[in-house]
Amino acid sequence: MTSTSASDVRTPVIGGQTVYTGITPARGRGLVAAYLGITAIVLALLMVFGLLMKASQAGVITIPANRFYQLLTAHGIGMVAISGLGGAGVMWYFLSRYVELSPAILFANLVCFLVGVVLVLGGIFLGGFAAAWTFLFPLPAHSQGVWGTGATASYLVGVLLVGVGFLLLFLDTGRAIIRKYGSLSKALGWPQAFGSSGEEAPPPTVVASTVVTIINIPAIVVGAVILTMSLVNAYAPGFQVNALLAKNLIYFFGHIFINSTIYMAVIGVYEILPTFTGRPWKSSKPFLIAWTATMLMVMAVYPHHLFMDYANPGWAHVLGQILSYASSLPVLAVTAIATLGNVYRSGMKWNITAGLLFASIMGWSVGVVPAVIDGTIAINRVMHNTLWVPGHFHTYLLLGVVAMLFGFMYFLGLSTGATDSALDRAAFWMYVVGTLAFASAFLAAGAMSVPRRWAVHLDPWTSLDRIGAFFALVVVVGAVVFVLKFLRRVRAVGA
Ligand code: HEM
Ligand SMILES: [Cu+2]
Repeated sequence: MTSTSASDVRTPVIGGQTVYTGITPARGRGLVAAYLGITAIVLALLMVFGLLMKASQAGVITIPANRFYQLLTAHGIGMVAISGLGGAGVMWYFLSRYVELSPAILFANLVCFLVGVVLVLGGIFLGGFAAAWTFLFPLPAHSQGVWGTGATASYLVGVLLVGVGFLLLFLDTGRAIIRKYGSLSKALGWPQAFGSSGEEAPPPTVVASTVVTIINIPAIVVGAVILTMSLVNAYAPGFQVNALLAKNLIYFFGHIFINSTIYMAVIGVYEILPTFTGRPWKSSKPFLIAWTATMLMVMAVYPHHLFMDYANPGWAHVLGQILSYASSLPVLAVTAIATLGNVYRSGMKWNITAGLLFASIMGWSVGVVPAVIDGTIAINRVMHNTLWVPGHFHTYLLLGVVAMLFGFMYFLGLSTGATDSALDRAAFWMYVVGTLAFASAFLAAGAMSVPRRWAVHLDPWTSLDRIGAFFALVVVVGAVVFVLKFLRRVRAVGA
C-alpha cells in the first residue's frame, strides 16, 4: 500500500517501524518499479551467463569459443548497463523528493535502453559480435570473418542509444538540481564545505546526484564520440582512428560510468538505513569535501587501465597510479564510517533490506583493496589481464552495487507489507558467502597468473574454476530468490 498524497509521507511497516515512502511522485514510482523489475530479470539472466562461462572454463560443460566470447561480451556490457539502469532508478526515486524531475524523461531513458539492448543482443547473438564490452579499436572492424559489419553496427548503435537515454536523464537531473539549488556548486555544498555559509547543506542524495550528473555527462559524450568513430571506421576503413586515443576515450567513459553506478545506488544506503536506525544521514563537512574530491579524481584516474600501454605518456601513468590510491577513498571512507556510526547501538531491527545495504558497504570496502593493489604499476605488470581483475571488480559489483540494488528492491517490497522469511535469510547468506568465495577463486587464479578473457583454460587452472563455478551457482540461487521475491511484489510497488 503506497500513497500518492504529499502529506501522507509515512507508511507503517514491519514491527512497528515506520519507513519513509512518501513523496516520490506517483507516476515516477511506477516507472522506478519498472526500472527495478527489468533490472532484476536482466541481472538473473546475465548471472546465468556468467555461471555458464565459469562452468565451461572449468570443463564441466563445453561452450564453443565463439559462443563464449559472445556471452562474455553480453555479460560485460549488460552488467554495466543494467547496474546503470538500476542505479538510476534508485537515484530518481529519492532525488525526486527534493527536486522536480521529469517522469517523461525517465520513461524516454527506459525506451532508449530497451531498444538499445535489443540492438546490442541482436548484434551479439544473431550477428556474432564478440569484441568484449570494451569494443577496443580496431577489434570491432577486424573480426577475421567471425562477424560482419552489420553486427558491429548493431552493437555500436545499440550502446550509443543506451548512452543517449542516460544523457537525457542526466541533463534532466542537472536541470532540476540547478533550478532548485541555483547552481551545481551550491548543490555540491561548496558554500558549506569551503565557506562559512550558515545555511544547511543540501541532503546527501542531492550531493551524490549532482556528482553523478557532473561526471556522467562528459563520460557519455566521450563514449558517444568513440562509438561514432568506431562506427565510421567499420564502414569506411580509410577513416583511421588512433588506437591509443581510442583506448583513452573508451576507458574514460567506461571507468566513470561503472563507478557512477555505485554512486547512484549508494543513495539508497543514505536514505534507507536512517529509516531503520532513526538517525538521519547529514551532509557533514567531511562528507561534502569527500564527494567533491572523488568527483574530481574519478575523472582523471582512468589511465590505470593503460599501465601496460607503454606509448601512453609517462605523466598519465603517474596520475593513474597516484589517483588509484586516492580516488575512491574519500567517498568510501565517509560512507563506511558513517554507516558503522549510523548502525552502531542504534537498537535497529535487522531485516534483509538493512542487511543487504550494510553488506554492500562492507563489500565495496573489501573489493577496493585488491583494486588498489592492481592500481600499483609494479604489481600491474604481473596482474594485468589476469583473473585478479575480475576478482576485485566482482567483489564490489556483486557485493557492492548489486547488493545495494537488491537492498532497494527489498525496501520497495516493505511498502507492500511484505515480511522476510527463512528463505530470504538463506538467500542472503548464500549471496554474501557465495560472492566472497566466488571472487576469492578469481583472485587466487589471478595470483597464479591465469589470464582473463580466455574461453579455454589449461588443466592446472580448472580446479579453481570448479570452485568458482560451484560458488557462482550458490550466488545465482541466492540472487534468483531475491529476484523472484521482488517480481512478486513489483506490481504492488508501482501501484
Ligand atoms: C553470479 C554472478 C556472476 C558470475 C558467475 C560472473 C562470472 C563472470 C565470468 C566467468 C567472467 C569472465 C572472466 C574471465 O575469464 O575473463 C566475468 C566477467 C565480467 N563480469 Fe561477471 N559474473 C557475475 C556477476 C557480475 C556482475 C554483477 C557484474 C557487474 C555488475 C559483472 C561484470 C562483469 C564484467 C564487466 C566482466 C568483464 C567482461 C570482459 O572481460 O570483457 N559480473 N563474469
Ligand atoms: Cu578504472
